[in-house]
Amino acid sequence: RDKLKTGQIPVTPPPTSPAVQHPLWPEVDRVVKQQVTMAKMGIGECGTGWQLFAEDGEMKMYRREEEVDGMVVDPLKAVHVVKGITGHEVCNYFFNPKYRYDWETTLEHMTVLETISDDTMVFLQTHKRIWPASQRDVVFWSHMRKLPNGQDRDGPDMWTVVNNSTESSEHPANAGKCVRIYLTVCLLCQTRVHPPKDGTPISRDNVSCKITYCSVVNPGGWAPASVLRAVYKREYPKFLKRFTAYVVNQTKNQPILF
Ligand code: 16C
Repeated sequence: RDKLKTGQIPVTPPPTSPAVQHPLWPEVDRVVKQQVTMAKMGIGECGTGWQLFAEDGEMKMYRREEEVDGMVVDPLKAVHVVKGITGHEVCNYFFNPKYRYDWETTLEHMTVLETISDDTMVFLQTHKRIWPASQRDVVFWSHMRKLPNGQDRDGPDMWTVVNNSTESSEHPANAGKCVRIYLTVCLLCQTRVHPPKDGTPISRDNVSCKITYCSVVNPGGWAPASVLRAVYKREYPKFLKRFTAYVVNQTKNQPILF
């Protein structure tokens, strides 16, 4: 950044993440902005063909049937509203590797390949095999970010975690027993506060979190379309219900993290 003379106000705000020094940074920043813009759009605003395939209380899951080179790559968009938790808390539990085995039921093994900064890491994960397909693995960067609340300037900030496939020279694709999958995932969280009318302090009863989860997974190699669609129809709702229940349970006796 340009050196500032005393009293001068910077034109561009300072970078918010030390990850800006890393070669992956331009891609991280571009993909995060693009994914957040898409996630903020309502189901009617982001193209046609969305079908509701799962609904449970406040949770709604939509998919669009898409194939690339004969492989199912159906985009998913899910919305959920969960009482008693904040967006910052939801993103912490989704991003932080120390909690991942607690909620990620398809996971077989996770390794942190690189910690770029507190909010940006590269992961290698192997997932459970789905018969009759080969086992899958995935290498992706993961970035967590606070976003200004565009609608209500005084309201809590929004938070996001974006996961996006990347390459690793030490772990090349399809070198072992696993087939490499490619994914782009965006978790976008908006906290709502419903202040008590009698002026008592805000408790967990007065907060809720609107969660948007968008995902595109390319299976990377042959997998029967019918099996794959049956698996994600079962696994995505299971994931979102289990993960959010986990965050509620972990935070219930903790101070609220806005
Ligand atoms: O976003 C989620 N998790 C993050 C942290 O782990 C991260 C990782 C996502 C990996 C998602 C793909 C994993 C699929 C592997 C195979 C599934 C095995 C099922 C075994 C059942 C006994 O972003 C939450 C992810 C929630 C995953 C739901 C499952 C989606 C299935 C999509 C189809 C994958 C193609 C597999 C080809 C055989």
